[in-house]
Amino acid sequence: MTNPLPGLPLIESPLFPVLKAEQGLNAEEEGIAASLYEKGYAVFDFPDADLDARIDRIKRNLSPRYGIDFDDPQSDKTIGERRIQDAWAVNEDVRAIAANEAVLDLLSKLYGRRAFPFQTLNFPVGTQQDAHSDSVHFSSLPERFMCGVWLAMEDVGPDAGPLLYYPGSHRWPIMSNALIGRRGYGGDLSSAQDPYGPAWRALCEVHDAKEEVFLAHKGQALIWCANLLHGGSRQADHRLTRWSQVTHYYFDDCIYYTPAFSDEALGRLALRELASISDGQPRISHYQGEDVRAPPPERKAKGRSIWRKLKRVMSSAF
Ligand SMILES: O=C(O)CCC(=O)C(=O)O
Ligand SMILES: [Fe+2]
Repeated sequence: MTNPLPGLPLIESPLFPVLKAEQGLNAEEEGIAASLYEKGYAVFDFPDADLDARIDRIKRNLSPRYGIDFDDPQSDKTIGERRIQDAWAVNEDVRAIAANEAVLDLLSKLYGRRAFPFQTLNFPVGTQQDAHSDSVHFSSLPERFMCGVWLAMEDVGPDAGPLLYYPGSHRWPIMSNALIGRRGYGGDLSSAQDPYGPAWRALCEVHDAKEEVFLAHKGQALIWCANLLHGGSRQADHRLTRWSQVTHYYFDDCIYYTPAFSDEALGRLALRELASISDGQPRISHYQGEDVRAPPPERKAKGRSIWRKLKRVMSSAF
């Protein structure tokens, strides 16, 4: 069957049960695809023969930048900087993990468009971040062509603030300003996800959603769908580390924007200026073969006070 719904990622399409037969997936890929379709996440072993050496180098290289005393086993590891964004630009190992070709091929197969990595986050401890879906931060038009890959850079026990998620929540409506009745365009928030918290909590309560945590082994990775509710659980033991890398991916031929600061119905989109981590080249938003760029900043009508406007209208009226 030719896919009549190319505007949905394959693994998020209601037609997936039929479409999957044509993707030539091997047994492992089929398991990953089924897990994404049903639960909104999937676990796999990160395919990189040099991974252990990369992880060692990343820890050594980034450690001094967090302001944390990693040498003292008793020290509080959670008091420093919790994350470094886009270390890929200065660290070849972070870049190699983000741009891993086997992962890109896998994601491209699962989504039906070519994947590219656009952001990395390196965490030395648990994020303790409230449950959210990444789609309020990064979304695409068509929707859902975005995912995160979380890589465990050490074994993660229950006291180290493991990643948490709500299986199946990717099927809930995509959270947006329209849905919660607010305007976003031109806004400025220190935490872009805060306005949606009450809606996510209500959905969890009404659906009696059960959170799961990922007690990962070093080298395991987890893909989450754009709308899967996830976060960092409380880190019970502050002496522990929880080294991880998150890479966020988009897919070709989409509009890339920030929904939290957009009003889609009015055509006001906070477009994202992106580069692909794979080749460092900019990626312009596309919609059905057309480039989409932000409009030039609005020019203020000089001196057009309400009185001058009124005078103009009055004079033309007589
Ligand atoms: O690692 C975590 O605890 C969550 C990170 C996260 O939500 C993200 O990077 O999108
Ligand atoms: Fe997230």
